Amino acid sequence: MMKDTITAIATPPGRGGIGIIRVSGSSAESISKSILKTLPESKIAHIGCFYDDDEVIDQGIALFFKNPHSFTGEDTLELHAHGGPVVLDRLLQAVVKNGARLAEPGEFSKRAFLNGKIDLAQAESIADLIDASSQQAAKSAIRSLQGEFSKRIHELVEQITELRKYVEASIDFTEEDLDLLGDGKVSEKLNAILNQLARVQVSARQGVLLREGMTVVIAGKPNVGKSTLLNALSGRDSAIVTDIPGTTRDVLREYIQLDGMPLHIIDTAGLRDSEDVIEQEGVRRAREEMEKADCVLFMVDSDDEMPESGTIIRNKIDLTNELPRVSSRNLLSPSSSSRNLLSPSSSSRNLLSPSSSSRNLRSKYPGSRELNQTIIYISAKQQFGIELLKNHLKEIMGFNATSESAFIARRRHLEALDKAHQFLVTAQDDFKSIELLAENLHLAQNALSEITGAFTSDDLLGLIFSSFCVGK
Ligand SMILES: Nc1nc2c(ncn2[C@@H]2O[C@H](COP(=O)(O)OP(=O)(O)O)[C@@H](O)[C@H]2O)c(=O)[nH]1
Ligand SMILES: [Mg+2]
Repeated sequence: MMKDTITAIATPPGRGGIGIIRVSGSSAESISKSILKTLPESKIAHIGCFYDDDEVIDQGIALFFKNPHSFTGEDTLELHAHGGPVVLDRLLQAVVKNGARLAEPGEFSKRAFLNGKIDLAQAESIADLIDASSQQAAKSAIRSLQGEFSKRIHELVEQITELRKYVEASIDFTEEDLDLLGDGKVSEKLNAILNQLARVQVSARQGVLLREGMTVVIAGKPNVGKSTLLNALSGRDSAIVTDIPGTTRDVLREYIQLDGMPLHIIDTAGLRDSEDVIEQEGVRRAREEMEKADCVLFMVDSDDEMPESGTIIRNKIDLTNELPRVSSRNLLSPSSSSRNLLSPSSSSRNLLSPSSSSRNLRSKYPGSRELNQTIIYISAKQQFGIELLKNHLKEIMGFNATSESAFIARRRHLEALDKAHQFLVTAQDDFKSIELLAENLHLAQNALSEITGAFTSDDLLGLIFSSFCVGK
């Protein structure tokens, strides 16, 4: 148990039927005796008055959890009072007066982690469950919380450990005793581990998409229909649409969901040279957003204006009586494909290829998205081809809404998985020396352990838990 005892209001601010104060640490017992005038039996609901000295502040339900059988692993007291800000404030003050201090954000979860009740990935999934913005994200978070993600990491770590033992044992033998590097077993085992790691990476990437979604910027010349598209995608009239070029001057943001994947759509000022200082600033901001985006939809309203590569929205097909369609061309291979409304996307994109442009991946393979040209023919005004566009967005992010294996994941998890992957690949390539092989396996193992927190710096822990809400 930590020396000091922490407390916080665990319910959100404002008024509600019930408000809960949590207390965790060695003084929870004595605090209970002051506030309740009794120590309830562990895990048995106690109904009674809450006191500040001898004055009754409120009446409600109290729960005491004797360590280690609590969320934090410490003695814990929960006071379920009435959910008014004044009542809860007074109760909190009474608890503090009796020896607790106010908890920092995420401190309860941090203690649960430090006391071995949950691992780091599970602790993170609690915050992600609370923050979930879709059913799918919540489902994935609860899967992570139940240890699904951690289990798969442990399995990998175990296999690497086993291989390490085998490899390290042979360091003590002479070459005649053991032809380790020649027997093919190590290579076979490494391949199996790499394959399993790849499957975890795929699931984790879905998890990151569910958590963070993607940012899409609509860019192009004035009057091509960018704001009309924003409105069509969001189903609201959030942007002003006129036929006057330069109507949109600021950056407008909308938030929608594609099968549970959050999508941040950004409408920008039309890209053109302007004398107007406000519009100039708008154009500067537009370019800034384009830099940061996962995907830029470059919009045109005539065939002459199309750029060579990237995702192009060819708008206003209603004026020429064309049908919505998607046309893709890989600039490296001359064959191009064109599909229409009736044949849904059949492209099976490899999630691990650079084109599945997670911001991470993309920064590693700059310019990778420049290798394709995709033109989506739509009418933003008539709402033709909007579904095609949505499907395309899911596809370029490698998002698979039906993936049941997804667990919630964070960017730092992807980075750790990537790192482990790198070390394993190096291990495979560096077959010359047993020592090097053993070292790379060790490093891969450490990278994976960062995910569950078995091998994590204090700084990182501080960073992770400080983003939690108070009382969690
Ligand atoms: N016919 C037709 N007109 C459109 C379409 N999309 C937008 N417009 C019109 O084009 C003009 C400019 O649209 P707006 O969305 O403000 O363009 P922005 O400057 O790129 O944001 C408006 O008069 C829209 O009604 C479309 O698909 N078909
Ligand atoms: Mg506009």
